[in-house]
Amino acid sequence: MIAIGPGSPAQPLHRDQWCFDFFAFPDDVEVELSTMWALTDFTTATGATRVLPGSHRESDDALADEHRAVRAQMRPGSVLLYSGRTIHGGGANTSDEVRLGLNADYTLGWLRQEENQYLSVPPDVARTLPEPMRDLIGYTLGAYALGYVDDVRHPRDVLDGTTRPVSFGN
Ligand SMILES: O=C(O)CCC(=O)C(=O)O
Ligand SMILES: [Fe+2]
Repeated sequence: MIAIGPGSPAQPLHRDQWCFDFFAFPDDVEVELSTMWALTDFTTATGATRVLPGSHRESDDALADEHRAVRAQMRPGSVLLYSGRTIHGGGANTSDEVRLGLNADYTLGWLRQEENQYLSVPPDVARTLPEPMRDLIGYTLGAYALGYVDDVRHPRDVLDGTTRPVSFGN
């Protein structure tokens, strides 16, 4: 959840995939899809996300092109989709309302998650979630032998206390 309060300045323009700054992905490879769900009105005044269209195919020189930014103006319930390479940033809030957005980013299963879901959503909480949601937040295998627990147990079995045979490939 991202709350931009009245008077907050604009967030610097950036690419979300910069969180993986130890590795330069090939320019034509997308590893992340980001979503920003509006929970309140996203307007220029409240700080609607600024996006540089087409910047996923451009060099970092485009970071200087603030003038090209368009605003993701949205009513509550709308969603903005943008790739991890797309240059964007939260807007300044010049209104007297809080701008609230739900920001969920989806990455390839073999990348470490930006937010540590195993601490944010510990097993006792994860156990209460539907299986597709648990898988989505990382309580699954990211590849045939990536993310297992102790003696090659599947994370789902650890949560459920079951012992299904590990089927590699999920
Ligand atoms: O709040 C926003 O509009 C954008 C936030 C964002 O891009 C981020 O935190 O990575
Ligand atoms: Fe971002």
